[in-house]
Amino acid sequence: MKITEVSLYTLEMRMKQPFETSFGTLQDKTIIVVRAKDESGLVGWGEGVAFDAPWYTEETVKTTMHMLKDFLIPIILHKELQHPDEVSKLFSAIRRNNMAKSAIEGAVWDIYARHTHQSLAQAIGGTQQRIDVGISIGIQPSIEKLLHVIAGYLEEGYKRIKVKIKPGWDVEVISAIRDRFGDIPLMADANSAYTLDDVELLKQLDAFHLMMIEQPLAHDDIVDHAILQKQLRTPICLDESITSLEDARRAIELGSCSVINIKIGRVGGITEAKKIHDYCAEKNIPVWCGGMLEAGIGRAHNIALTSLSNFVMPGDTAASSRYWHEDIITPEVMVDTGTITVPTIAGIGYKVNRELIESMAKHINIIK
Ligand code: OSB
Ligand code: MG
Repeated sequence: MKITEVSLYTLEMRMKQPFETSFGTLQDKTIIVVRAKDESGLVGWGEGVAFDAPWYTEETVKTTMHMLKDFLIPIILHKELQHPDEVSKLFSAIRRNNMAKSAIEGAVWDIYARHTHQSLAQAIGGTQQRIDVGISIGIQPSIEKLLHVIAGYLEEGYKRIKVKIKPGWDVEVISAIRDRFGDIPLMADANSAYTLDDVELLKQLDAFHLMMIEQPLAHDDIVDHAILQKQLRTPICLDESITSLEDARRAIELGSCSVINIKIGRVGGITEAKKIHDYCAEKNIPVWCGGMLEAGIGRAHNIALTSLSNFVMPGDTAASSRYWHEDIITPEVMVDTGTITVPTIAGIGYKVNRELIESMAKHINIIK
């Protein structure tokens, strides 16, 4: 494979509903679409998942574009590649900027899968034909509203409910959910809204038998999470704190978590995500695939990743229609009784709607 041309599209997409977390509210999402072409004319697609503002990690849409144009694409353009695993090696001299790396690496993986006449899931070694999906629900204006929203998703068949929590929207909320819905698979995601000063409050959550609590403490911490886990019965799942295989190894060694949420963008691509998956499988740490409110291309990558065997808990990759009026792939991602069927056609498994992307694009950069 030799990448000879890369097009970068930036699209402004508005989600059907705003999504509120402890770090802020998101509704308009700038989607970066990467279209890479190789010398034989095969095309692969990737998606940049950073938000406009650096609230979740330090990356933004603009830093992604800067890294892609000025550093990452020049490194791989016109270079002979045998396998997509080489991309992260070539990028290793560039510190972090994982979402930018992942956006172009994903397109190379897609080309490789098409070259070898495999689905992306097959190309990475995935074995699950159907994957279980849960739903992540943002902070709502009232508990009543939240209960109503949860009831709707349970009816649609989602296999796990995740609710966002923050100080003032936690114990009472979880208690109300348990009262109304009993023993449903339930978890909470704090997006780093607490500190060790909140141990007593977090301990109150133990009474509700949550599947896990996601990222209660600082985004870059693994030490305090280990201290907290010793005092909690609820398993801790790390999201923001895990940006590489090395982070995962250290967190597991320290006892900072007993579950890991893997996001391809956060860890710098599919190759690194797979390494974390394999390491966790060896250490008996279950993993699941998180979401970044992706459009269809990112969603397709998540589905392929989730087909790996140690993705044993429902992920956050919900149906396209939950987020978008019209997604950029066909068919859109469909959820049937809480599962998604992993596509088997070559590449990412969905047809990318290039006409729609070109008509929505605010900017197009072509690099060759
Ligand atoms: O912490 O997992 C998170 C959305 C935006 C930023 C961070 C997170 C989330 C979600 C929603 O929980 C995932 C999704 O539905 O794509
Ligand atoms: Mg999270």
